[in-house]
Amino acid sequence: SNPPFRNHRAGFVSIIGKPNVGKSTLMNVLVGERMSIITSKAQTTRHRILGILNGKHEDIPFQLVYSDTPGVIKPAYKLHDSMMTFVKGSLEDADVVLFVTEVGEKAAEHEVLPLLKRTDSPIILVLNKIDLSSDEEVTAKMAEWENEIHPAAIIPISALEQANIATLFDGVITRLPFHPPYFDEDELTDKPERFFASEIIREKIFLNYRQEIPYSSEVMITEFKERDDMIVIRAEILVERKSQKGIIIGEKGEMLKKVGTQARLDLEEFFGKKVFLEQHVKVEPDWRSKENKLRQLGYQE
Ligand code: GDP
Ligand code: K
Ligand code: MG
Repeated sequence: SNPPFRNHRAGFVSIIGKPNVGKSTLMNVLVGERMSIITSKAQTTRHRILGILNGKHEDIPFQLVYSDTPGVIKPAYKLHDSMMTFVKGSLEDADVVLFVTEVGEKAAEHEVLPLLKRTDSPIILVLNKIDLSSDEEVTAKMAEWENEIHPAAIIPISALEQANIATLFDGVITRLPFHPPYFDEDELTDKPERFFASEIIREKIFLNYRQEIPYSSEVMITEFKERDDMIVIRAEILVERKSQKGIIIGEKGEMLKKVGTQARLDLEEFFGKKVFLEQHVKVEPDWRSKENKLRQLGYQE
């Protein structure tokens, strides 16, 4: 019989935690310039993919797919059902959950606890910002979390000062299952701007509409022009049916305007520049094939 597959590791790592605990800083440290971004073709609906890292660890190649869990910025009890299902699904699909917290946060009644307690995936608790606390405080905080959720590991770090990052990285990689890569390296691109722009707009669609709408729509960035003082982004939101177009636009265009404003603010924060965002909603029963066509023409990265 065949020996067990042991020559490649691959898995999804979900990063979760309250705003400002240092998730983005940590991502940059963990992935840095080695990050590759995948094309929108490879997006999954449950995961907002932040980056993919291909590498080698102790002679075994790996592919690590970092994903964000949209919606956890709101306290769990305020999420409506569809969003909760989405967040829960994302954690359940994760091979490793990186729960980022900072020393100043209390374990008891932490807003993310209900989500953490529902997942069967191994949780690595990342205790960040240890540069701001004494060793005693860090030790006490680790004990507090140990009692609250019994994570697979608790790793104290400073993302800012890059302290103990190697231990964390090791903890993540060794927990990835043996699995072939999920994404073909040929699909990876080094031009992530359009990808991020479409992901940000997609996220707002997920947050603002229910049921099948997010799954029946696709965002195409048909224009991305960076000028000195602003970025002009033209996005097409493709839906499969006319009724869905009506829902996306909303009464007197209100819903689309809301999506556009939320997306623009995030885009401006992300790119650090003023953004002019133009959105069009189009009924394309066949958007999946149009997506391929646009890619062939070079419009879509
Ligand atoms: P996010 O909202 O969870 O993505 O958090 P950010 O990565 O944006 O970080 C929020 C703030 O915390 C920023 O000002 C970071 O510079 C700061 N920060 C992140 N990690 C550390 C750390 O290890 N130590 C300290 N002192 N500050 C940190
Ligand atoms: K932030
Ligand atoms: Mg962030």
